[in-house]
Amino acid sequence: MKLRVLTLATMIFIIGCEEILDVDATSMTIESVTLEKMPFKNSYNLDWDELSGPDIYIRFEETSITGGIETGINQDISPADLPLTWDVSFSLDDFSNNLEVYIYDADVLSDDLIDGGEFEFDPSDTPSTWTLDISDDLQLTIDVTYEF
Ligand SMILES: [Ca+2]
Repeated sequence: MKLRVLTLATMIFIIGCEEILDVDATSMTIESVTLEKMPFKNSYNLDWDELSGPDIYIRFEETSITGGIETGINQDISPADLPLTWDVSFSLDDFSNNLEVYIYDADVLSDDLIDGGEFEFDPSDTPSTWTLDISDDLQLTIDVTYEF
């Protein structure tokens, strides 16, 4: 019984210290991405695909780091399909780098880049969801976890 009380007291002490020290995150991992809204017409006011809906996938990169990851392709999406969520696992391991996000329509010959953006994160600010506004009509949310 005494040991249990001590353990609980130790835990409260440790939790208290973390709050006082306000520990910064060392990395952020994107667990899922949700396409909240996107433009269904391109800059020429045409559909992305002539005969069906666009085939959407999302790419993540970290600035200064070669490579990145892509979600699977969600084919023939329509406005009624939004919001659309993909599970993903992508880590931003250095907060001095930015997160780059690109939204594509997959095509047979070359994929169309719909739009993209670059986002900076503060390691002391660690919510579980971020909203990424790429343009007025293109918005993503990402669910994330952190390591400290
Ligand atoms: Ca397409």
